[in-house]
Amino acid sequence: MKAKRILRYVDEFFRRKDKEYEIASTTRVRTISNGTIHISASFHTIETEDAAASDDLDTINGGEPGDTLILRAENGDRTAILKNATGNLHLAGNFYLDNTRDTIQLVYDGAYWLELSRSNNGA
Ligand SMILES: [Ca+2]
Repeated sequence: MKAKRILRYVDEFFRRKDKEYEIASTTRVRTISNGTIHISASFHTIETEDAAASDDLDTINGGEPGDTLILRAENGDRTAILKNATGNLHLAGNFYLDNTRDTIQLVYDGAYWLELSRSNNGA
């Protein structure tokens, strides 16, 4: 491959990476709708439906078996409640994302999102 062609290839590679990053950051927030969100990345922040003070999250759509997902509250004034065994979440009990520093990590087994860990980092 000639140097010019390699440079063009490298340039295109980074242009695509920049675009992916741009898409990832603008679509990070997921707003709960009828207890459900649809994910497209491994990290999302959660907003309640109609900015309610609290809202249940029962079902997470999207993902492939083996995918891991980290969720965080989008706004500390509103609480997303991840419900255990209501939809497709199986957790060590319900989890309240009531602070933008709280996190929960899940893995998808093809049918359910299973809890790996949670951190109640903010009151
Ligand atoms: Ca908390």
